Amino acid sequence: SARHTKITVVGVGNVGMAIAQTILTQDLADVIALIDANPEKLRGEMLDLQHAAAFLPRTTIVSSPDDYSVTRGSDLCIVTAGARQNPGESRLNLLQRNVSLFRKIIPPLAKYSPDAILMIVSNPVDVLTYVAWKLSGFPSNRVIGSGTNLDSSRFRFLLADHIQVNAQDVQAFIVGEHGDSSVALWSSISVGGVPVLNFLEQQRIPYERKMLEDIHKAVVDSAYEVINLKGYTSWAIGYSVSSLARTILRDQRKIHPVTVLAKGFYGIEGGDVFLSLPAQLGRGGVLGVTNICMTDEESRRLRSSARTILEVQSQLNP
Ligand code: LAC
Repeated sequence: SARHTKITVVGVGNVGMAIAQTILTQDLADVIALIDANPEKLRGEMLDLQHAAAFLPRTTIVSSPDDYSVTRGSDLCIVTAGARQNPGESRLNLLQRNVSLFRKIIPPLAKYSPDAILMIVSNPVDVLTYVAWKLSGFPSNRVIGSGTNLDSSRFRFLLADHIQVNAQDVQAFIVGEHGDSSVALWSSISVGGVPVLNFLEQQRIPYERKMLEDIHKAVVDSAYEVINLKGYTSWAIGYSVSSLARTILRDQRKIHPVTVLAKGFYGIEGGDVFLSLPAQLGRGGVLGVTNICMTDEESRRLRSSARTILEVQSQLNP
């Protein structure tokens, strides 16, 4: 890469390390800084990555359990630290534990990298992106959450599987909360440039609303299903976040559904709410939010999702 690129990953659990290793294998950074409050875990993960040096692009790895000066001058700070869902727990249940953690993490990140982009992954990602925005004092275009980028890839996989095409040829967005109140934008799905509802009719694939709703429900249930089976999710979120990091650091100006400050879009009001909308990303963070078409039903569901998030956000201790 022409210029010196540095990424910080806070939290070296399953998600943080899935992200770190995809960043390494995709050669996205010259330096990776790892932060985790557990010194043994942190040193173990750093050594284990360094031992792969002979097989990886030349990337410097630095780490510290509590000295945030190692993160100095980062271009992108990815925060995965925090409690994760236990089986049966919703993402919103994690809020208070993770807010108190963010009060320790976000200010030093902002201090050492005042021009960085913050990428929040910890759950509940939408409210925690709002918290990171407030704690960092950064402009909202430089505070992004991984949001429904992952839900949308799950959606594209399930749709592609159902209609037997390649997921790369399915353009589909899930927006709103990264969670139970997310919204599938059926009306704007296209397969190879063909709107999906016409595609299903053309291909004489039985189309009924229930099938579409079942696919969206399967997306909402995905994380619960994987958590019940293996205890946590890591690979899908790891690749989702490294795809966002690549778009940002290589200034690719691609459009991703990510958590952004959504107040004012689609009639969303009632407070500074962050939720996922299709946004163009580049080196400067959020370059713009697209004006994707929504049916009245879809935008109504989006405003309802915003209210769900604001309801939880209103319980935050000031
Ligand atoms: C998931 C976590 C990242 O959806 O929320 O897998």
